[in-house]
Amino acid sequence: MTKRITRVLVANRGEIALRVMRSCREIGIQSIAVYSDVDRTSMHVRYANYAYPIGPAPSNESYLNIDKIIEVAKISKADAIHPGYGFLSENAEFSKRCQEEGIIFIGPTPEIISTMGDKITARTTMINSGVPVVPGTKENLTDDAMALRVVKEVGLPVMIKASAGGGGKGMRMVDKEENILSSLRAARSEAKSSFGDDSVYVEKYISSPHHIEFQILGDKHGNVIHLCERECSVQRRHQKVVEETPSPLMTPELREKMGKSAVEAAKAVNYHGAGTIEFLVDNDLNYYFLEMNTRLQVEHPITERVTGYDLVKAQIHIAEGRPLEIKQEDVFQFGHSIECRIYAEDTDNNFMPSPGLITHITEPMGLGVRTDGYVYEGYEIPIHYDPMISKLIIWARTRTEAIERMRRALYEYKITGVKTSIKFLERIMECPDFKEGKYDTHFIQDNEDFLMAPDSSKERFEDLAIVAAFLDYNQKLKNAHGSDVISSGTKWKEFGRRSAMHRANKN
Ligand code: MV4
Repeated sequence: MTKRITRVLVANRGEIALRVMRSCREIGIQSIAVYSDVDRTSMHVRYANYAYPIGPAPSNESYLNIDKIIEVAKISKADAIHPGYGFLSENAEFSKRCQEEGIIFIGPTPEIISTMGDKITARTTMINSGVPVVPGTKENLTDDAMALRVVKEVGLPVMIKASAGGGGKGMRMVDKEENILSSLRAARSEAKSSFGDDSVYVEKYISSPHHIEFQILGDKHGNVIHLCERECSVQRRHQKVVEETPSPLMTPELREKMGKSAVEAAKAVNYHGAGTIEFLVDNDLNYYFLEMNTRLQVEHPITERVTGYDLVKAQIHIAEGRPLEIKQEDVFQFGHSIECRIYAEDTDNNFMPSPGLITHITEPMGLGVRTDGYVYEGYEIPIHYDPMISKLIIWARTRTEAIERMRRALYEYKITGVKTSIKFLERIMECPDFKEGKYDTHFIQDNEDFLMAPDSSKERFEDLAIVAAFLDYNQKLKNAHGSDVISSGTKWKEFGRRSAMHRANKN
């Protein structure tokens, strides 16, 4: 029943490729990197035991090239493939090809991926197994007449959603009767162009929901446990920005109920591996199944931090056929963990990606700090992929301490050469709604004024004051010693702020 894995091909790049390889190394498994032309100098290539080129920069020709990756797996004698997140991680065809070629896919079967990938099938499966779902249709809409009838039954406002969708594409909110048919057409055409499938269904619209997801682990012997929740409501255009656990909204009773539902959801499809059950939670703490993600998620480290389990190691052991080593009673959370996603983007310019050369990087360190990254000084972030640079994961005993520690770590984080989201994240940590834990999926929109850069006049004034203090300080030193003590190339700003004031006061 169990088959030892000795070599894992990691079909991914960036921080997640490294993350997976780290666990492999700990448990004595060799890792094989694959890389596109622009990733030749990437960190995952350096870290792996072996590395193989798989094609040009565009993902379609490299990280999404199933034939090429399978070919490398065979040449390199990999017994398993870890897909990371994104790319081929939720591709049923890829999981199937691995099966056919006798390579262990570290993830679910093609059937499970297909079931969960189709939102209406996932929804129906959950309804049939008693997991709460948002009130709405059990089937796709066939025609206009049916649309008008079901919207009446469900009651306005409603959400029209693409069956092949997820992540907010092909989704339309309707709050007026006269807009039903135009929204239906808009949703269908967006679904068609995004997924090649114009099937849509209807759900009751939940206003200002929380996005809370549960981490689950299932083995190949029918055991399923959950590793508690992650609060993921801080999002911008369906991109998560900050995640934390426990959720500020959670109570032990709600956790118990939602956890049970998450386990039921996974059992309904005979799930094995690591997975995530996403829920919407409304203001009265009603919760509804939204989607299941059949992969390791970007934000998995916060769960690792509070529960103590290495999720990649668990994935590998499950893939080998070993039974789960822990029972639900063994799982508990200790303290609080927050993750910030550090992006190479210009937050003042509509969050435009800002790829380019990293001229300097100093990463935060110290108690309760973990960074999962992959860039180094002299590395050029390619334009071809997601511009995430790293994830900063903080642990502290309490939520308040975790926020303070996150602010400290963001302050220590210095990256030059590309624009980053660090300042924006610092403002989130300072935002009263966030600090009080009073936020939902509308947080960024609701706090736009606070979160966007204070339109510089104040900052410029501060900068000028610092420059003036520095010039004054330097002049004093010059008078005393007869020469410039600090050359113009130094980082005078932070140094000067304290010392200049301090000395000025002393004089
Ligand atoms: C909803 C909803 C309100 N009511 N469904 C957005 C992404 C997709 N996976 C589901 N989404 C939503 N579905 C109903 N019936 C609100 C959202 C939604 C949202 C959900 C999770 C996290 C952020 C969000 C931001 C806007 C809308």
